[in-house]
Amino acid sequence: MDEEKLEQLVHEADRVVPRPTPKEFFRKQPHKSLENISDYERLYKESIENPDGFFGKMAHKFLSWDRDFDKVSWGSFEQGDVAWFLGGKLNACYNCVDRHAFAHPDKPAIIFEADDEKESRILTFKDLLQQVCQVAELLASWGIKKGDIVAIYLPMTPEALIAMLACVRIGALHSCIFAGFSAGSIKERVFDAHSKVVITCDEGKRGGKITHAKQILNEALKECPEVEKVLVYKRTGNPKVEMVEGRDFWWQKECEQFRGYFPPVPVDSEDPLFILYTSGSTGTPKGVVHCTAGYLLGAAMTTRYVFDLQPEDTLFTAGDVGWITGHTYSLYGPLVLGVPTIVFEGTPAYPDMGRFWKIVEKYKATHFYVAPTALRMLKKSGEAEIDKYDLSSLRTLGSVGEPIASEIWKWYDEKIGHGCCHIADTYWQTESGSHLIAPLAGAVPTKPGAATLPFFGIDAVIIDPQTGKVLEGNDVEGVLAVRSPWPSMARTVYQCHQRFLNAYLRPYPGFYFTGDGAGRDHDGYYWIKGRVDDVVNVSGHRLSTGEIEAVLLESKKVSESAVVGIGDDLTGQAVIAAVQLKDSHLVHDAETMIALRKELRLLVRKVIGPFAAPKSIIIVDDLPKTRSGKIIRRILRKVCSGEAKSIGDTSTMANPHVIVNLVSEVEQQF
Ligand code: 6R9
Repeated sequence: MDEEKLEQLVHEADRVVPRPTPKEFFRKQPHKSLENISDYERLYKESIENPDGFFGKMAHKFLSWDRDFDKVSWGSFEQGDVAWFLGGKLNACYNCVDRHAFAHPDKPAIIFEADDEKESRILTFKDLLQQVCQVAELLASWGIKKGDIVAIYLPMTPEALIAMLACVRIGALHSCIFAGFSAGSIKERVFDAHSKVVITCDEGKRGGKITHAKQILNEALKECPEVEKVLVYKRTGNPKVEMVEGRDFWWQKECEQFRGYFPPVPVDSEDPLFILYTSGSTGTPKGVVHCTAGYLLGAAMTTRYVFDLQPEDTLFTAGDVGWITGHTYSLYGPLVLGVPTIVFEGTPAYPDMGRFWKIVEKYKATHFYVAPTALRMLKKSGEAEIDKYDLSSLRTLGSVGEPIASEIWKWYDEKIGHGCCHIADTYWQTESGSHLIAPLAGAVPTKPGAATLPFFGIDAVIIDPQTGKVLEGNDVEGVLAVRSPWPSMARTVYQCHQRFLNAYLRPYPGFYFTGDGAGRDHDGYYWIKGRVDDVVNVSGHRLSTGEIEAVLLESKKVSESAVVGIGDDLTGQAVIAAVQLKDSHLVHDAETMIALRKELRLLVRKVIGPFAAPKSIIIVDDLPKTRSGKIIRRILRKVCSGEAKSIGDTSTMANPHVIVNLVSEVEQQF
């Protein structure tokens, strides 16, 4: 989002009066989790003043334990040794599946809406238990045990959720790799986690097209000698898909041999539940580690209190298990509460722009959760496809992944929610495990575009980045941090605790640093302004500029590269790359340049994934640099955002003359 828009957003905060949850919301759902703002204030105060009492109570309310915990919380940000519910034992799969299967075996658990509508199906809690048990027993028979990390490279299908649950049933960790990632990214993740088993499918279906999961994985595994076995779900049955004898096994065939019950393995509260790789500002992606009890409690509590998800509801999270939203709000949040989750394989635009709304109508979804990027696209495409469907089942509409502009918020409220829904802009991160700042349904009045108030136990602070001091009071702006540990926060970076400390706990000692800028307005409401580090957010996908730069440098023709994110109407931010060539004479040959741009874009697609490909590539004979030779990305960002006139001081530059060249390149390209 560009600065002007953000300013606009923040100024709007001054004018907007918070809107209470619409009355219609309560009419649709008479037994409420929370009734008004005082409910929120009372519980929030308790959660901050007496976290052990508060979360101890919540952990008994929401989770089933094999052994009760002895101590609620332990450790500090200073020491980096945060732990919750010590001495407790539980199993996350039991909490998400067994206990609901025993109580309501025939209740839908996973509602699968396939890309091709005709292939849709519903799995009850009983079905889910049986299928999870079969995969769990298979993995156990392959020698997978507590603490092992199983890589999962599957698109949004029930099998992705089943595979994840099967791992945690036997105490193994899942490491999901987004199905849009290419061979290079898969290799990096499988390698780093020392995964011996990978679970995938032959092919996927998305937007009417076939995706080639197994073929891409085969490519990646050429450089992963530790992988011993690959479990392949037969999704399309294309006989051309290459299987490696002795390594690759068909899911359906292998599972036939197991009866369908396999006991869950109770683990310690602090035993890791999963790892998920995410982009940071430096180096390779970080394997963020989440632990069992705290994460599961955060998922349960936020799903109940932010969304007000009740047992008779149906949640449609239009996310992907390759990202944290899919983990917490497609799988763990709804299932730990025993609520059906809609798993959608396709895209919002296939076969037409009405697909999301058709799904809502078909399954009478009460809750819908999506990234603003999809809303922007759907808003642009007009209302005809929305008006065709009955959306009156909806009660809560959520937004996640990037700031939601107030005009999109209002459109969501009016056109999709018909003014009757709670609109929840939820701010959180892979590392936070669950919502950090979000309006609690029924309790916290909303403002279009604001993430509103912190969730229970989140002692949010705004810090002045220059002085490192906490800014007290309202009407302040700075970087967002958290003062004390919360149950669902990540505990470490896999095999590199120093990286965890350096990224989150060292920048402002005594605080957890989010990496985001934020403002707190006169009502104490939080407005998230976006990353203050080198992370870009394209359509809600988190990317590191450094990673893309490193890929561009792999090309033999490139000597220097600089990547920045600039505001984009559709995708929130767009990736722009500037490269300097080894052979600067080439720059003058237009045709060669067109071919080179294509080549570089392809390189990024191939190594990281299609969603990381730069929108534009600027080829220059020199990049703006400091006298010590550092690339000045700020200047590149300004020029690419059309703000060359406000570049400001260039006296520290070694080569100010390059700006003219850069501007003309950008003008030609954009
Ligand atoms: C859940 C998720 C985290 C980063 C985060 C921030 C941005 C997420 C947001 C938001 C403004 C919101 N972000 N939600 N910015 N408003 N409601 O997206 O996790 O992929 O780790 O990204 O996304 O910049 O730091 P993740």
